[in-house]
Amino acid sequence: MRISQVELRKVSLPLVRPFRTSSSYRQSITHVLVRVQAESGQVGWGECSAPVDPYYCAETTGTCWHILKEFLVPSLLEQDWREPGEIAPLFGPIKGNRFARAGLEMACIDAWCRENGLSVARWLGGIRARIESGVSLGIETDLGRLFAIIDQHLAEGYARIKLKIAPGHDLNLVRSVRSAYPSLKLQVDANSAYTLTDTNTLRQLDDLQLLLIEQPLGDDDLIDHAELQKQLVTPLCLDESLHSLDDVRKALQIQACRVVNIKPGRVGGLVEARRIHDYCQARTIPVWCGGMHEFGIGRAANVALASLPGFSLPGDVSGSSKYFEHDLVTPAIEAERGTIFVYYEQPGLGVEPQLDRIEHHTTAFWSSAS
Ligand code: OSB
Ligand code: MG
Repeated sequence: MRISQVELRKVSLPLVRPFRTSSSYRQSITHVLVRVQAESGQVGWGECSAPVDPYYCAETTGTCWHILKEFLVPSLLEQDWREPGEIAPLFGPIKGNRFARAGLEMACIDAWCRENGLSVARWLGGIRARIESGVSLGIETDLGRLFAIIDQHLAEGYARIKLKIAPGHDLNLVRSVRSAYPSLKLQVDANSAYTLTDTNTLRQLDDLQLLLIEQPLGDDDLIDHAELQKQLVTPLCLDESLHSLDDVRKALQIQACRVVNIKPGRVGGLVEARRIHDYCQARTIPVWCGGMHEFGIGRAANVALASLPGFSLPGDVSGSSKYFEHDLVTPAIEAERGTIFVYYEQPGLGVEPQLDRIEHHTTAFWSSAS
């Protein structure tokens, strides 16, 4: 397949509920959407899910825009590739910038799957008819409000709850939730807010029957995670630290974690995400699909990925209405009794981007043709 034209759009949607983590506060989501058109006329869409600010990772909406326009798109245009595994090698000497790569690769995969009458889930090797869906809740300072939000999601049937924690919003908060919901599938995510000097606090989480503790320490600190994991019974799970299969291999080798969060954006796309899945599956390491508050395009890719057999834990891929009043695609991706349907018959990502809605929320546009 040859891509002859690429369009980029910065698109913003308000969140239905503001989202606070240890490092950021967000009321809206701005992602870069990528539209590719092949020589055959076939179109595909992708989404770069890096946040607007560099508080979760180094990449941002702005860096994705820059790297795509100046480097990734020029290295892809008019190049011949036969299957999705051949896309990333075209990016050659470009370092890092994995969210940017992932969005462009996703658009190419969508176009290629459509051309071949194949759904992305089927191409990946998915086997699940529905994926098990959890929710990730931002930090709420009012406990009554947090309980009301948890109640609402449990009533909707979600299979597990993830709470964001931060120094000062940790033990008391998680203890209160645990005592109110003794049998809830519960996990926490610190977004790298702690250091080994907090080991005492983190060890007390061990008494709260958590499924896992996600990214307690620095994004660049596998060694300290290995040290912490030795002192905890609860499995550690890494998110920010893992940018590639190589990172996963090293983390598991030194036992820096026992569970892996896979986000296609963070690792450079669906091809690398599947490699990580296969590697972990062969070693019986549980994986789950994380989220980046994706719009319907990136969300559809997450659902397809989570249909692979090794995704044995409920992920952060919730129904679109948890985030947005109106998403950008039809059909909207929604959870039903805590699970989301996987498309195997519809070609590509299985969702149709609504151009009028997308244009309405577009704040910047670029085309390789102009
Ligand atoms: O750390 O998993 C994270 C959202 C944006 C950036 C990082 C993270 C998150 C979430 C929410 O936890 C996941 C989602 O609901 O999409
Ligand atoms: Mg996380």
